[in-house]
Parts: sequence; structure tokens; C-alpha cells
Amino acid sequence: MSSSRATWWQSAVVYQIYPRSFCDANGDGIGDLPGILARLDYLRHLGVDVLWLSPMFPSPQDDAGYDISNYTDVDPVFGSLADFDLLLAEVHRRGMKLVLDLVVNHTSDEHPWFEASRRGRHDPQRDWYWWRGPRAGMAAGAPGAEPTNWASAFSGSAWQFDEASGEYYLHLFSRKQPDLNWENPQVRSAVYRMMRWWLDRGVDGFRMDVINMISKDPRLPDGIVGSVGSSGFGDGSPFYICGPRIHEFLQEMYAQVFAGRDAQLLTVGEMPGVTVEQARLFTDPDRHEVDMVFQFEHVQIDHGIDKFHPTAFRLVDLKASFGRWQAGLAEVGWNSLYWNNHDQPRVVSRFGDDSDRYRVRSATLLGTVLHLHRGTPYVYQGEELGMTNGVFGSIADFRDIESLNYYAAALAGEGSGAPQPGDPLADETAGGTAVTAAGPGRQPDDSTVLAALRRMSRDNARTPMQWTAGPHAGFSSAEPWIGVNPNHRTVNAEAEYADPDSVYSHYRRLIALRHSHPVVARGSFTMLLPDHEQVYAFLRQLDAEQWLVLGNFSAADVAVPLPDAADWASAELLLGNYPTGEAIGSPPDAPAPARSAELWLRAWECRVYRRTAPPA
Ligand code: TEU
Ligand code: CA
Repeated sequence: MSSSRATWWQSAVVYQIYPRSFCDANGDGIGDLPGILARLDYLRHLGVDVLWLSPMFPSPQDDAGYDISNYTDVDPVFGSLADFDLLLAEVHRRGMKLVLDLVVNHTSDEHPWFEASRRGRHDPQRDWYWWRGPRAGMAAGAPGAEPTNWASAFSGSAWQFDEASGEYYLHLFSRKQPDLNWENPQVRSAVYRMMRWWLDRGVDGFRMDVINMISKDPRLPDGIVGSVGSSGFGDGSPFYICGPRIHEFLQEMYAQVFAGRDAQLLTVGEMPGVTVEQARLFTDPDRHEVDMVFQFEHVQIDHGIDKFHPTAFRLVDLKASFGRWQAGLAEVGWNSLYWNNHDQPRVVSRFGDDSDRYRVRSATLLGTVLHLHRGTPYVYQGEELGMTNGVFGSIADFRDIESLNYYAAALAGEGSGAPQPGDPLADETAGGTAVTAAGPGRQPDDSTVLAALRRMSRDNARTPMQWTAGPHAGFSSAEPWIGVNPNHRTVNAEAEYADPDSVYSHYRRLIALRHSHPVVARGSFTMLLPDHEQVYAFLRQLDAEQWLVLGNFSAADVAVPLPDAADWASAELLLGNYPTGEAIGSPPDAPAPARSAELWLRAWECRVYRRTAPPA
């Protein structure tokens, strides 16, 4: 976070751990801190530099820990502070770092701060949250009397009526996640005190949850109706995404928490809806706000009216987005690079091909293309194994509040759950006839909504880590809190660890490339063939060293129409994802058209070439 040493994280790779699903050491079916401790050598061997721990703080677990009731302790389900201190010491002893999840846009409604605030209108901590009376001219508690028409991210209104005080409190996420009022300086200093407490304990930084939502427009205007799916609610995001005081708050946080600390720290802000221009301001090191942000463009590229109305994925759209972010933060600021986290479906199932034939190829292709962009890569647990989306039979198999609320709202005909005309999922489940696509208000049959959840639910990321082919995938000795993917019999760490052609071994090679070749961390980025529907191609260059990264996002052979293809075809091949033994260019079967080209790629193939840049 400080000037000259700011670059350490430019050649680092971060590994995200979702404690509930990583490794269960005490046999209660829920992952825990001693389980993470038991797997540190696996992570060290993978080569990652920083571990990001999703929340392990005391929480009623309404939103799987992102609803915190005590910021300076560990939830007993995950262990104790002593377990945490031992884990931190062992992470550091292995030369890695550990960053925590900072969830301060909201607390749990069981946090003492909120319990005080809801005691009554005159409680000294009332103003620590957003309380408002009913909409003018409306009776408190009456439908539509909410102070604004904003939707919650988890379906329904963003306001909860409190009978006792006759007022409403704001919750952009679940009812049990009331938003903190950052306009109140006491709130801010309480948060900074807590952050310093963890840094003093040796933590190496923070991933900051929806941190660009902490500044709201205090006028709390209504949002435009009809842009939040068809829920009838208004889109309040223009009034809380990157709000009026966001830069002031982040600079104050830097001054109060990070300034003057000589530890090599990392901060990454999760920022739904952030633009390239805003990200340049947030990540400009001279502005002392955050080191990097998580932007959402590429993980919303297949969203229709909402994430549960997914549309077909188009490579040119993905390249357009990545190309803009690479160019936009080339001179100032810095990109994070991620396909997966605990909120996104598994990328190999989403943008790749998770069939047995192409799972390994497409998983290694996706990893290669992402990791060789300019920015700091994040690996989400199981991504390094090519784990796929889960298997969910009925709604009973889901656990995620966003999915369960969406299902309930959809079946009640509320919100945008109701299938829309031409909605691919409606067609898919109704055997192609759009009979169920009857528009808003009509009860969809649950198979339509279930199909949407199977594809996009966050639970796809939260199935237990697959350590072995054995019972419960070696995650636990007991029945896990959420179903294990049956493909753990073949897709597991034990099988992949020593297999040179596994996804795991390929990720090790990718991470080693970033550690050993400065061009990966610091080289310039140039997108090639932006309009090609199948090929992802780009150059990285540092001084005279030039790398070409190629990826075929399809199962069909493809020629790579580059002007200097012949030269590249004879350049040094640094990395590929086809068995090293199989020579390129000697096709076993009848030549396909593509194969006559100087440079062509097989199904889901990726290649990385290196040469000395030809004189300009
Ligand atoms: O996620 C914020 C966020 O943008 C997601 O909730 C997103 O809206 C949703 O997943 C898209 O479907 C952060 C955390 O990563 C998430 O797990 C929490 O649920 C949320 O904040 C509230 O803390
Ligand atoms: Ca456990």
C-alpha cells in the first residue's frame, strides 16, 4: 500500500478460501480454521503468495458469514482466536500472507451496534444505521410505505419495518444485514479501530466487501422502476454505488489505518458497478485509496434482465471488456484478475466446457488466458482443480440466501423470477415451447427457476473442496453442510497433485511463470484479433521480450490469422495445455482446413510463445 514497495502484489497470486467449504477438521460437516491449517502445504506447493479468507467471524450465518455480529473474534463453528493466531503464524512461516474479509457496509442485525440502534429512536447509536419514517402521506407498515422504492440484492424491498419504533431500517442485502451509516464519524472510527486491531495482530490486509456502497446519497431518492428486472422496485444503485463521499471515506480509512505501517499490505475493494474511470481513481497509488478493485463486467457478461435469466456467452464481448480494463489501467492503477469467487458459478462450466472430454483443456485454457493478463490473479478454491458447477436436484439442495429468496419470489410471481418471453431457460425447461414464458406475475413452474439456479446460483461455488475420491471427497468425515459434487471421484486434489497433465499442475506452472518472468507482472498488454469469435489472442511485452498468448474458446480447430503467424509458429513455446509429448502440427487424422494454417489451435487449446520483439 506504500509507494516504492507497492509493486509486490503485482507479481503475487492470491488464493481465496471459503472456510465453510474448504476442509473440515472436527467432523461436523463444516469447514474450519484447523482444516485450513492442515492444507497449508498443499497451498504452498501450488505456489500462491496470499490467502484471502472469506468471513470466519461470529455470525448468525444468514448470508454465510457476510452478516457479522462480532468483528474481533472467530465464530465457534470455525474455531477460536487461538486457532486463527496459529493459522496466521503458520501461513507466515511458509512465506505466504493472509488477508481478511472486511464487511463493513453492513453488520448483522445481531451485532451489539444494531441491537443498541434498534432500542429506540433516541438511542445514542440510533444514527449508526439508516432509519427513516414511512413515505410521506403513507401509514407506517403499509405496502409501499417504505422510505424509498429500492430493491434488496436478495429480492424484496431494501427496507425493513420496525414495529416498535414505527420506522424502517435500510438493508441493501438481507433483512439481517442492516447497512451502517458511514455519514456518522463514530461509525467510521469504530471500523478503523477494528481494522487496526487485526493489522496489529499480524494480518496482511483486507478484501473489502461491497466497499463502494458505503456512501449513500443522504437525500435517499427513489430509483427508476423497471430496471431491476421486473420487480416493480426501483434501482437505487445510482444513489449508493460510488456515492458522493466514497473517495473521502477511503482516503480517510487509509490515513487512519494503513498510513505509516511498513508492513507489506494488500487491499482490494469489491466494487459492483464500478467503471474503468472510477477504478483508475480508486487504484491510483498517489490517491491512497485501495491497491485494486474487483469489477463485475466480465461476470455479468451473460446476465439477461438479471443473473437468473442468463444469455449466451460471446467471446468478443468478453474480450471487449477485458481489453477496456487492460487499456484503462495501463498507465495508472491496477487490475485484479478473477473468473471465480464464492458468488460466481464455476468458470469451466460457464465459459468453458465441463464435459469429461474437454474439462481439463478448457479449465487450463481459462486459467492461462486470465493469469497472463496484466493484473493480480485470484484463484478461488477448487479452480486449480478444474472443479465444475454442483449437482442440485431440488430446491432442498440449495443453501444460499440469494438463491432461496429468488426461488420464493419467483414462485410467488414477484420480481423478475417469472420467465420472460424468449427466455432461454423457459424454453429449455418447457421442452422448447415457451408456454411458461407468460411474463411477469404468472407463476413459473419451479423447473424453470431451478434450471436458472443450477446454472447461476452462488452455491455452485460453495460445494465442498474435492480433496480425494473418497467419502465426502475427503472434505469431512461427516455429511457436509451442502452436497459434494459426485465427480469428485475423478476431479480431486489427490489425483491431480502428481499428474503433470492435470489442471493443478498447469496452475502451478502458470503461477511459477508469474514469479520468474517480470514480463508477466509488468509487461504491456496488447489485445489482438478482438473480433474473432473463437480465438483469444494478446501480446505481453517488456523491453525486447515479447510473449504471444493464444486460446481457442471452442471445440473446433481454428486457424490463428496473425500477420506474423509463421514467425510465431517457429518461436519458443513456453506453455501449452495439450500433452507435452504430442507434437504440434503433426495431425493424426485427415487435415482440417484450419490445420493448413501456419498457426492453428485444437479444441480448447492454449499456447504461450516467446520471442525477442522484431525491431520496430
Ligand atoms: O457480494 C456483493 C455482490 O455484489 C453480490 O452479492 C452480488 O450481488 C451477487 O452475488 C450477485 O449475484 C458481497 C459478497 O461477496 C457476497 O457474498 C455477500 O452476499 C454480499 O456482498 C453482501 O455482503
Ligand atoms: Ca468443522
